[in-house]
Amino acid sequence: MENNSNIPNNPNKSNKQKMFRFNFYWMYGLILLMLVALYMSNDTTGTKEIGWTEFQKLAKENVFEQMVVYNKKNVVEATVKNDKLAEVFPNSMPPAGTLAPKVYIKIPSADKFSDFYDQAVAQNQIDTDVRFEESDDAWWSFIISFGPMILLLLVWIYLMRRMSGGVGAGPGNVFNVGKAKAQIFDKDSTTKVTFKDVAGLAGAKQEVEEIVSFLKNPAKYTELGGKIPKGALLVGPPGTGKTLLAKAVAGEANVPFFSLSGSDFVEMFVGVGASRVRDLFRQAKEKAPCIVFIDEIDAVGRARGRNANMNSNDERENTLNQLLTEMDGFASNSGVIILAATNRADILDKALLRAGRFDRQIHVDLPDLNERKQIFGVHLRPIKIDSSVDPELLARQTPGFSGADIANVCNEAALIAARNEKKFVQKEDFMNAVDRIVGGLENRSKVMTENERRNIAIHEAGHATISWKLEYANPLVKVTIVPRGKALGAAWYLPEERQITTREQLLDEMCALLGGRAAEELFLGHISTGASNDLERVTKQAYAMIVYFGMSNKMPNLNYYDSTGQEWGFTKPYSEETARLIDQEVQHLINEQYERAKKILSENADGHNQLANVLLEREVIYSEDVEHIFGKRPWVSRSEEILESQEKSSQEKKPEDTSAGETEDKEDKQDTTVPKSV
Ligand code: NHX
Ligand code: ZN
Repeated sequence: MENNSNIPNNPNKSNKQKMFRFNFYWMYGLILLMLVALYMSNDTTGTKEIGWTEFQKLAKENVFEQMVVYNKKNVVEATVKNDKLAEVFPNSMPPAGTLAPKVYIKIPSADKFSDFYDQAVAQNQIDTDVRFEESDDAWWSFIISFGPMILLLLVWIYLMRRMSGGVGAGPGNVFNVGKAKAQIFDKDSTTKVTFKDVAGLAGAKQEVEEIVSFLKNPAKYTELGGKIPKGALLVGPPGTGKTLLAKAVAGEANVPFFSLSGSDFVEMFVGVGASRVRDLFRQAKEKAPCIVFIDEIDAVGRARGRNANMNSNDERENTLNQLLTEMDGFASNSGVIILAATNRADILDKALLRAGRFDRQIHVDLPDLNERKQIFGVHLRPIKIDSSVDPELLARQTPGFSGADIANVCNEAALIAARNEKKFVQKEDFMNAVDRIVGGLENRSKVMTENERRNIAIHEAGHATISWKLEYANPLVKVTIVPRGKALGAAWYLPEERQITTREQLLDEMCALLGGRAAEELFLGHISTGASNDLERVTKQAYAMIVYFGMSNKMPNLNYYDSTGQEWGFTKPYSEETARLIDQEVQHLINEQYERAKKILSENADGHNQLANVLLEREVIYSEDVEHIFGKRPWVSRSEEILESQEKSSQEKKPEDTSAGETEDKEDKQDTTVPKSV
């Protein structure tokens, strides 16, 4: 983000790089020059080599204007008189513009030539002018004989320079592998991120502000006998602003900020990681007080001792060990605070997380409704919007979005508006942007037969019918049979942002997901491959319910998830019978919901049919249309209230592009109760 605008505080480096660049291009230039010169000297139009005898004959006919004798090489270069060209070049006249057409003659010796010339002057009265030259292109013969060697030498020097720490020691220096690759942002760097730029994240911000106060005023804490913490770990899903937060700390604290990624330690050479860690801490201690930020620390910090058979693992362990020693090694008052970011705290080595190292974990979660509103506020600032855009409404439409997603929505909306030659970015542009980010690109031109379209309509109407008829299913926003991304059609929902999910909610969602396939079977008499994505999610959900949430009847209150991240390896913590039982229970659960879906569909066959027909006709239908067919849903949920108020505000728009929400895809991303690894 702000990375590029900051200038690394290493003035020498860039200068050296320029020198090195210059040399490099200079060499290219030389080679090019030589090629051009060679080409020009080889220009053979209007030149010709003739034998000694023929030359004698021609010379006696007085066709030559001038002869230049190179007596070292025994070559004569003779310039032909302009009016005698036809005699010398009988079958290939040089082009008219050729200056001084020449012939080359190998002569037996300079003496023989002199004799012949004197004789010709005496007998044939020729008026050819003669010059003697020591050697013509001494320079050329030099280049030709020594050129390749010089070239080799140059290449060699160039390579040596790159390798050794000489003048040209650039970033690619072989002897620099052990140096840390940290980027340093100093207090005087031009652009600065402050806490004002960080929207949302109130809790994390507060924690992090304390770190800033440690750095600014350490005495306050040490006087009372407290020790300054050594590090803090920022944990949270991708795109939630961990790096931004770290940068804000640096910006607020006004201290040097070393930024590097966990993978920067890793190189193909053995022992490099450890020495880079050492170098990093040496540099940091020199600049203390300062902040070291290690992004994606899981690249080095993954728990040791697993997959011990692998070589690369060994190297990573050494790096981690070095990191552990360094963090414990320096005195806590040295003023170096380590911030690290990861999205998988559970797989980090326990030694890294113990007190005295990363002793505090700061959780950076996905933003909730209010935080999204604030984030929209930040990202809408540079965008020209009109009054139809309301950050609150946008925040409601984007459950489960991270800060990065929101930034993407704003950018995408601006691009869409620009594509339509608008002066301002409008609400519908934002809605389209959300749809696009969640569902992918719309593809209206996909070729489909009437049969396929009907299949899709039946499938999607199945999802819609079931979710309408089930109390705990997510509220429907719209149903479409316009292909978008990978999907040929989709039912869009606006899931409730809830912290915990009940068994009924899970079952109803599964039933709604199975509704597509069930409708195909019931109303078309055959099933298709299209439901694969639905089935994948249902299966994962069912498996999670049994193995992680303890919701199976035959094996209640059991959880086989290991939150410590140690994988089972070859042995599972349960017997073969249990494994079989799990499989059976998953199948049983899914069968149950499938039968339930078919029952609901056959009870509402008429409504489903109407829905499918409207869908075929209009391609996109909204929850009002579904309500028109099935009547109001008798239960009102919190999220439906939100939806209703939002529909009211969107009805002023043309009906096509207005409401939007989440596809089913977003659900599992948003549903925090399902472990990521499911
Ligand atoms: C295919 N696509 O793969 C064709 C092109 C049953 C009418 N031969 O369930 O579009 O069959 O309710 C994310 C989202 C694969 C990932 C959707 C990966 C869809 C979507 C397969 C509708 N809506 N299936 C659906 C669908 C398909 C697919 C996905 C994904 C269909 C179904 C895709
Ligand atoms: Zn489906």
